[in-house]
Amino acid sequence: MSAPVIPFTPTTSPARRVGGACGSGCGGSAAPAIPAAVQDQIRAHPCYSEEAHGYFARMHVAVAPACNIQCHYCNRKYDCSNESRPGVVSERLTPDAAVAKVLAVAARMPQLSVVGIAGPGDALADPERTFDTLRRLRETAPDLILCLSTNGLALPDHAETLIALGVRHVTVTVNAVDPTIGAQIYPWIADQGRRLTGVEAARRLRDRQMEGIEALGQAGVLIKINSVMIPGINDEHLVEVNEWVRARGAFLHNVMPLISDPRHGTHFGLTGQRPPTAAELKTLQDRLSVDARIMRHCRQCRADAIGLLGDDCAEPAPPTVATPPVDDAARRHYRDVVDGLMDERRSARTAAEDRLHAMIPDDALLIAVCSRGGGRINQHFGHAKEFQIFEAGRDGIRFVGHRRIERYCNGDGDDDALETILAVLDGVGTVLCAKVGRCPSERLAEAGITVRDDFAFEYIETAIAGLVSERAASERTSARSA
Ligand code: CLF
Ligand code: SF4
Repeated sequence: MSAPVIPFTPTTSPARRVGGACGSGCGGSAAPAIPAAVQDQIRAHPCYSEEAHGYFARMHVAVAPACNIQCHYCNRKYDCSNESRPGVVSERLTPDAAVAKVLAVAARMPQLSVVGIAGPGDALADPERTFDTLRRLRETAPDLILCLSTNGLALPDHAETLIALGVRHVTVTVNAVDPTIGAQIYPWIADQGRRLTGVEAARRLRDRQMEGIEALGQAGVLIKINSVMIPGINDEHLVEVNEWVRARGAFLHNVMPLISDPRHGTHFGLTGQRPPTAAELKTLQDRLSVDARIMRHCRQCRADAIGLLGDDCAEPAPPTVATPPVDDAARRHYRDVVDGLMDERRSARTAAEDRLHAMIPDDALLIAVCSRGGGRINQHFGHAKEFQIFEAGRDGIRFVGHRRIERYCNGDGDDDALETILAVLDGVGTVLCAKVGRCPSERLAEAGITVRDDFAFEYIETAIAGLVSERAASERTSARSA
């Protein structure tokens, strides 16, 4: 099968870029010209479309416990670190249990659009369990998008099967294309019964990854590349990784920060390898986004995550409890409603950009937003578990990432959490939220950060345009009185 490879390179002027402004493409990079059929392929996928991630949910089924390589950032007692944040999966599922669980969640959650297999090991290390699950999901819930994440070592052997099963979204984790750098990340791989180490292992892994990416790209599968940014090892090198995967038809690049908490017992955690700072990550993503489509809204999910990205929900009732029938009509209705909401948000975004185009200062502003989704400022400061970070500058308004925080309010305000929140807000001048109490507002003001709740429930871009407009008016007034 052969299909055109989707261009990975943005083609429109960065002067019009807004997070997800392609109508569905990923946020934070210049708006790419995506063919209509591909826009359709990503419009309900929360990872492939920044715009969709406020409306659509994904769930992972943990049917793949085995792995065929070792990464220095992974401890097998925990979730796959390349597609999840560390924390043991609550249960490993058989294909039977996985299908029952998906149907139980789908029956209760019309937002569910994607089922992914992302560990806790590698989805293709023991492929029969993965394929059995995908095959049965394709038959029982055909409107759900099937997605898979892999380290790529076994990908060339299984690309045809994935295509035949209707999998059109595959993530491959590529941390290095230079084997001397790869050898610092992967101590060994197990390839068709052979155990390889060092540079030889890293070269073989790279070659297999590239072969698999090319095969899927030629078949029209949308390939996302995940890369773990490891300061001092592959941070600079990820520019070259990006060039390699782009040349082979990858659709999207997701650069994620290393997680190296020593409590997880990983090699990097125990040897003191530090993760990148938020500023280092953003700088690299900005650099890559000049030429490529970059994902910035990844939440490094658990291998059994369920829900909206950044707003995972609790486990559903066990599927053995009588499950209501899957209601495709409810999901179709929800998608129609979301289509209308997305159109409304796009209009609001365009109006906001037009309004502030002439008055944005040369220095970009970083603004933190408390949002539960839908593109609106709709969360209390004290309830937020993350900030969405937007940048307003001459290029427009861009979503540039999220920063996790400890929830400030758990009945009472937590002063310790507030101090860590202040550190997380490094570089941010304003926080927009639906409501804020006097104590946190005053503490942030002492640190030079303004918290505003008077834009509550506005679209984010509308509020930012209002903010910038106020600021411009106040600067004009000061200039006149000077
Ligand atoms: Fe899961 Fe991955 Fe599919 Fe998404 S997650 S298999 S592409 S459905 Fe998404 Fe989670 Fe980031 Fe992965 S936010 S870790 S990128
Ligand atoms: Fe761990 Fe995933 Fe790497 Fe395997 S591919 S070692 S499960 S991070």
